[in-house]
Amino acid sequence: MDDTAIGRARVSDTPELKEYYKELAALDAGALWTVANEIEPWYPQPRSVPTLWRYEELRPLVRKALPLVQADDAGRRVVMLVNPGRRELSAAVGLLYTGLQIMGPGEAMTAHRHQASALRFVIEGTGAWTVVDGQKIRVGPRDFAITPNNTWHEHGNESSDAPVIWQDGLDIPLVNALDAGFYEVLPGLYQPVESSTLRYGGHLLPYGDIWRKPYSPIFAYPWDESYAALRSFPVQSPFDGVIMEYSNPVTGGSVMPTMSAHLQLLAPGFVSQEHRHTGSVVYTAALGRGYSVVDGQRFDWQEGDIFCVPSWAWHSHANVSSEDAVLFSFNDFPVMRSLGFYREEARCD
Ligand code: 1HN
Repeated sequence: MDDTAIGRARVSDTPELKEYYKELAALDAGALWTVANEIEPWYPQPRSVPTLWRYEELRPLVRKALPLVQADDAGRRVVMLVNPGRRELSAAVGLLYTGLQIMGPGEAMTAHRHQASALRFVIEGTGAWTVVDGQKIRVGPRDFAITPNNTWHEHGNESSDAPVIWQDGLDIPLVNALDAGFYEVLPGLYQPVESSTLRYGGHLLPYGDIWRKPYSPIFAYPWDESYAALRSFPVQSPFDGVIMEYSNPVTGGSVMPTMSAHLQLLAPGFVSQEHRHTGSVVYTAALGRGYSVVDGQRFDWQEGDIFCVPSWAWHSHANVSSEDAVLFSFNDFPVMRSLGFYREEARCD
């Protein structure tokens, strides 16, 4: 990985070249060899840095927003998690956005839709609901739900006493990097609710129905079922413990075309091997405590903590406690895979 080797750009500046570069710049042009090594690195060079956001520290500030802004004035009342290397994109890692949204008891928000896809993972509180294209979905702690791109959505909290805090995950930085963003407010502001039971909620395909949309017809994945599935499965990955992908039952693939999500159980005493892959991942400690090592940096996490793994960063996970530890995560692997960019490597030394 030597930039002075033949095959890499290795032209030294001279007074004539500097003059020449100025002439090119005046025409909005440039010499490729001045930037070639930077724009074609030997391997991915993410600007994102491994980061841990502690729930204990963020929670008081998220709650502070409740009386400070009306949810509908803010659009959504969300504290976003900003990677120090991605501030200009409002990204948590790579081209993924995440934030903590708080909804007060009895609160209901207006509907909108956008090109970005969204997912939710409930951190605390009961009584949260979201209406996605007319279907009302109720979610409780550790439940996972999706709001695929261009679906109308509005949310609320029907509990009488406590706020709900859920984590939003969106692909907005990706959509913006591709200059493909659109946003609409629903005329009339609120969706008529077609059904308070989910059409495909029991994983049953209604008679005469063919699902043709590019995302999962199962909009919500309740924690109890997911955790029970993890606990009953005997095979574990050396890198991730018992890991399962929330899937679209129509395709067997990811829940949405741009983002996928996983749930993984690290059994007591489990210490994973290290691996790395292209694609960015945002992890949330759903249950228990443990630690992850990302690019040599150790992050000790407990419930509600969120951390990220930038593309191609070595990482491993461990649970040295005597209780189960579960990580929820979402990623951009479907984008990587569909473009042929996915690569993975195990550390063997
Ligand atoms: C959005 O629509 C929601 O609907 C949350 O709850 C966070 C962040 C950026 C853009 C749109 C929501 C968002 C968002």
